[in-house]
Amino acid sequence: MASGRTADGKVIMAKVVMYSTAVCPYCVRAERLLASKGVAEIEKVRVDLDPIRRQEMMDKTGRRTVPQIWIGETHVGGCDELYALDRSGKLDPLLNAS
Ligand SMILES: N[C@@H](CCC(=O)N[C@@H](CS)C(=O)NCC(=O)O)C(=O)O
Repeated sequence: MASGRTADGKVIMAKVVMYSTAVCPYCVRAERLLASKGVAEIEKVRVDLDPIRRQEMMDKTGRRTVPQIWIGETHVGGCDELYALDRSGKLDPLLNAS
């Protein structure tokens, strides 16, 4: 697996963006998995607070449910798809790609 590291040895992880809402059990599950993988920071886009960003999410994905997750340039999809990606062994390489 190709993974970049900082000078002090920390693995450089891809940027994670999650479109989410305040009350969203699937978002919490997704965050839990990402945290277990060492993702320290998730950029959250709160679509419940901003209808323009909700529309943007729907335009980009064709979906209306949250979460919608991007890892780097890759649209992973929702929580179930994130867990499926992990089961298939493809989540770690995606997170660690630098
Ligand atoms: N299978 C989806 C389910 C996501 C889902 O149902 N999210 C809820 C919030 S936790 C939602 O967006 N509900 C609004 C709706 O269904 O329109 C996933 O794994 O992400």
